Amino acid sequence: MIHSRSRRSRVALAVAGGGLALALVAACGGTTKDSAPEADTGAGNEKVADPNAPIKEGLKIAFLPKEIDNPYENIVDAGGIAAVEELGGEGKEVGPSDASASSQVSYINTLVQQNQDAIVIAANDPNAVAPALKEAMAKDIAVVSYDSDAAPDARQVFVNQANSEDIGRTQIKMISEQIGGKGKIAILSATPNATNQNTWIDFMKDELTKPEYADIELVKVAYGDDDDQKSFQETQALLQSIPDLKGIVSPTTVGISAAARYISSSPYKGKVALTGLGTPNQMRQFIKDGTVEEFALWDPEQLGYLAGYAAAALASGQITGAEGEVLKAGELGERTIGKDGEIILGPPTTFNADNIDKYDF
Ligand code: RAM
Repeated sequence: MIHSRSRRSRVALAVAGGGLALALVAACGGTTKDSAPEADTGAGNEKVADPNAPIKEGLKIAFLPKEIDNPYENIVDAGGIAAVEELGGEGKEVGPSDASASSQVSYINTLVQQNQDAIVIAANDPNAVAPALKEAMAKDIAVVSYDSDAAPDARQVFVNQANSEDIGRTQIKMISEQIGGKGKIAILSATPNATNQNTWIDFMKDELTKPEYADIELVKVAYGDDDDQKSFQETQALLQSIPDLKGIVSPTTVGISAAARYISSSPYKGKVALTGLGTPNQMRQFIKDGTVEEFALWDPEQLGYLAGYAAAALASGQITGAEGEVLKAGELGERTIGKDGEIILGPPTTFNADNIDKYDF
């Protein structure tokens, strides 16, 4: 893992409209725009990638997270803005205070009006944001999804944190080990339409069909909407309504940290296992106090950094998003674009008492 705190961007808090907008703004040059159109297999006048094309000067690239108050997404976006700055462009983070797709659509429309060179989005719903994103692409704005994919025809590339199948299956392996391979489990997810969580949950369900998990029963999927309070309350409701619950899997940093907080000061501590995806800094105290044994994640800053490079490469014509193209991603090296425009950061890391102090994010 690369830990480069120097890549952190300057953060300016600004209250915009009704919601809190976290704006990270860098010094900028002029803006040029000539981004590549959507990858296309049909004949026509679509652009061909030029791997040697220089990164355009003064690119304006906006990061639109699921929600602006999500600490995980803020780290991702800081990494993205650092990448844009490294490339001489101007990056910013804007987004809604709730993880809703309709709120994201208004932000997309504003970014189109602002004539950004690229929009990098963690979609709250793959389809609800698609028309607005297609409109952006029609105006020659590069569109990258990261963390949570948009419909594939509404973006050029999807920068995925890790292989989605691995992420899903790993979480079932972890909970199974922690409950001794037997008992009822529940999932505490983010929002019901979140592309990433739903993909992972599908792989979790598939993993559970394997014979080694025959004694584990998934009894409920609850939604905390990536809202700390709601996630806390949903945890309490799960534990009270399912008295013989043995474990909770929460594939969201907001969910797992709220669930850990609830469990740590409840009689369920040490009796009900909790695992999923969390940041080491949010989970450290719950590993230390024994509430959580092990969980997983990738380096969020690197995810944003990769997405920033992908956006700049698209906006400069270095890539178009077609399978087999190679993205040059600064200090992360190169990544080859896979099927459906997917670019993968790398395998997730698991964190436990033995290694958590080595990580600071
Ligand atoms: C939450 C969000 C995000 C997800 C992480 C693991 O912060 O739901 O989309 O990738 O958790």
